[in-house]
Amino acid sequence: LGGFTWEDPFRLSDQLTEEERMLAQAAHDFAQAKLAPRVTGAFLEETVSPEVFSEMGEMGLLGVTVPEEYGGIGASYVSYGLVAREIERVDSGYRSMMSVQSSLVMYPIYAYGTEEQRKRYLPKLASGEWIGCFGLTEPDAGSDPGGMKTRATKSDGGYVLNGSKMWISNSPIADVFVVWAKSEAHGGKIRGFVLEKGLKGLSAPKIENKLSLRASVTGEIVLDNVEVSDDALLPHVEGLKGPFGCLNRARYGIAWGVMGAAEFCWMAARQYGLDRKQFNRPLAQTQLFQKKLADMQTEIALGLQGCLRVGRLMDEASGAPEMISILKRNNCGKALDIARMARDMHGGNGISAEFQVIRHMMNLETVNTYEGTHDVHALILGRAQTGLQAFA
Ligand code: TGC
Ligand code: FAD
Repeated sequence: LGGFTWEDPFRLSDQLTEEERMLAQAAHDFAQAKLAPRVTGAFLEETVSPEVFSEMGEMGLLGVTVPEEYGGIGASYVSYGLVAREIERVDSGYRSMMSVQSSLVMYPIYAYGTEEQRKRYLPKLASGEWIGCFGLTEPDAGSDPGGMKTRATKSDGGYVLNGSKMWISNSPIADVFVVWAKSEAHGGKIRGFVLEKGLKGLSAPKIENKLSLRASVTGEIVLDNVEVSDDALLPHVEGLKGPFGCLNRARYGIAWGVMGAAEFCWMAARQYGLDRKQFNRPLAQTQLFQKKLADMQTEIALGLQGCLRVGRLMDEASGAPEMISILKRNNCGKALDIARMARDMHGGNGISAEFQVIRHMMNLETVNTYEGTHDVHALILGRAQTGLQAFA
């Protein structure tokens, strides 16, 4: 038998290519040098730093799977996951900024757009010069996006959009808006449109007072008779499979990302337990403390191994959405449990921003909800094994 490395029990690192290891290390160094020093202030003051996009872009961390000719680095889905893990080790809000830009804005333009749309948008989104957002959820259509009310009606040479989107990451600072609407000209089917900041009737008010994901800005998208030309339509997809094609990729990235947040909480709890003495011995020398550390280590090791397996399948174009539901659901739920446990293990210090675990805990409440709630993914998996759909 070989040796055991407690930080990397199944030697995930050995299963990566040299290129993947190098990208993960670069993302780690960037996140620790550029993001970690500003995150507590950004979270406490609820301020977003738009320059985070250009800094990530400079490092090649936006749209990593997009081919180089459009500004990406043409890397694997495993690489994308490793980047998400490193960024979310610092904060889920920063990972949100990266994953919306990469999977929810660049991906649909690349996969469903024209050559002109690819050339116009992708290089500037990859460099972070432009910031993107993705409008699917509405005030009355969250888990059930098929119930959306936003409409596109045909006009001479274009479309007129009306409706409103709710809980949209990045929208108040966005230059590019990927918006999903039911199009009357396409039999009421859901179609994607790419809008640009400054259009008459388009606004994106900020949602104030979030107690979670405070380093990432969230807003509405209000569409009041917004006129766009025909070339705003994403021509190559229709129906819910358009937005879901994007969500598959973002959910997969989240599954890796939350393991990064969980790893931070695990390491912090372990170190705290080694440093802090009560009853004349380190907390880490108590059975209960060690049981909690063992649970954290086990769930993280298994969660990461699942991500790697599904990432490899995605790189062979043979992954399935249900595999991603297993990972998104379980890894978010376990990460949230781990963050709550780490918060408890820090005692009173655990509620202080300085020790960071409560920030991760509060963020993970959002991550467990967005991109399909924990329970909605259970229903997707329930449907897959019974053939019975329990949504409605
Ligand atoms: P259903 O009948 O199941 O499917 C309708 C059509 O969509 C296709 N489809 C998929 N295609 C590709 N990938 C998937 N994962 C797909 N799931 C479904 C399906 O084949 C069908 O196609 P067609 O051609 O036959 O019409 O649809 P439903 O209305 O019954 O949906 C049910 C449900 C619950 C599965 C679904 O609506 C769902 O997943 N709800 C959750 C909504 C969600 O995830 N919203 C996310 C909003 S974006 C966000 O949160 C970003 S946060 C990002 C950040 O800040 O990081
Ligand atoms: P609801 O759908 O109303 O669900 C409420 C509760 O009911 C949940 O517990 C859910 O699991 C449960 N539930 C719902 N349906 C069923 C059912 N059939 N059976 C059993 N239980 C059910 N959306 C975007 O489009 N773009 C973004 O960039 C984006 N960013 C976000 C950022 C943040 C900070 C947040 C909080 C959300 C964001 N979202 C975004 C929206 C997110 O995807 C939705 O909040 C999520 O899909 C859940 O929808 P909802 O909030 O309407 O909850």
